[in-house]
Amino acid sequence: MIDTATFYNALTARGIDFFTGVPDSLLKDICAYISDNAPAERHIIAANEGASVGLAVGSYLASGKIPLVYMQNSGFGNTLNPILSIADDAVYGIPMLLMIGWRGEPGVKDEPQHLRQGEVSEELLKAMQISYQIVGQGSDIESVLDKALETTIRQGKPYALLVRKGTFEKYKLKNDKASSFPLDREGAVKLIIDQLGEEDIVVSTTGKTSREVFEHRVALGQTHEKDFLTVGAMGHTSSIAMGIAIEKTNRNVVCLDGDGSVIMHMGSLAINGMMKNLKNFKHIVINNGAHDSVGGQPTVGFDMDFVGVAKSCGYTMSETASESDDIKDKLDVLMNHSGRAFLEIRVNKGAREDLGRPTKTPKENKVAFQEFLK
Ligand SMILES: Cc1ncc(C[n+]2csc(CCOP(=O)(O)OP(=O)(O)O)c2C)c(N)n1
Repeated sequence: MIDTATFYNALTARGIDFFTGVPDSLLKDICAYISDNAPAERHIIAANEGASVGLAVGSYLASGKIPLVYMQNSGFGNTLNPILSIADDAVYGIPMLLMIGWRGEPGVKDEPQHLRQGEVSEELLKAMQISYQIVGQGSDIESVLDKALETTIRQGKPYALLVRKGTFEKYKLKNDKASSFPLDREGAVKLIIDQLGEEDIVVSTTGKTSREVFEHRVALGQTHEKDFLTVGAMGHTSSIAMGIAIEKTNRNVVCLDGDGSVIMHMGSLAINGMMKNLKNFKHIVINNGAHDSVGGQPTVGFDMDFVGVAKSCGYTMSETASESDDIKDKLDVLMNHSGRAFLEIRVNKGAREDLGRPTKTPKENKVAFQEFLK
């Protein structure tokens, strides 16, 4: 396995000192090492992977140095536009190193949302004419980086490292800020689900939120047809929920979102808020200030004002809560509000060690969900 310090030092020795990306579970150890060791202003956890490429382009233009952009392969799609229409050598020709966590690598067991993405990851890179190397446990990191840097500079465009599962040695984040709210995300999920009516529709976000919704239904002895689990497409949960709310105006549609997810495509709030005839859209953001599902790397969720953003985007109710009783009261107001309602619930990061994964396939989920919507 590759030691995170060795990898980081090999990067900095080659002049790479600007890091940006969106965290990935396969890369969580190296992301944590970068968080602890790079100066804060030179390590930007971006809103989405496309924004990371933007930051890298700007950094390169101003410094002439090669930046590193890290991401999960699910987020590679977010980079296609800035790579092909700005960084590519047919346009401005901007060199940079992309470090991509390879979820769903063929032959490696993974969740449904990673399978096709993993299968086509190499083909996508080839189609984009991006040179790459596959990096795994036994890779000689010095020669991998020499070749990567020589190529990105010579070609004048991005170069990728496709990183296999289990490549990096474990590294635990030291600069970890703990918050002290009464609940964690699962506690909030339970409060919300318990307070919903029989006909209410749930759309839950990517990562552990959806897994907790699924497990809470099991614990209650319920089935899963009320919940659409947005297992992939991080950041698009509220748009999926809005699409349903537009079609089903006589049913409450409750979007269970995450801070990282909202921030990823925050522009959607502006569109949601302007759906002036809708009375049934309930947007709940469970804010733990972190990308908890992939390693707990910080978001700016605790530094920003979600309530103010939702208000200014046109949501007709916008509140925040963290104490159980206050959450229950505000959930009551939210569910009875006629408009586009928003509730931020602040919680601590962290999850149960034994949190399971949905035992229904996405297609089974879809069929039951569509039946429930009828
Ligand atoms: C486009 C994209 N980028 C990255 C990921 C990897 N990923 C899955 S869940 C997650 C964190 C989500 O954070 P947040 O919405 O705050 O929810 P939390 O996990 O903290 O509950 C990330 C980065 C992904 N699935 N899709």
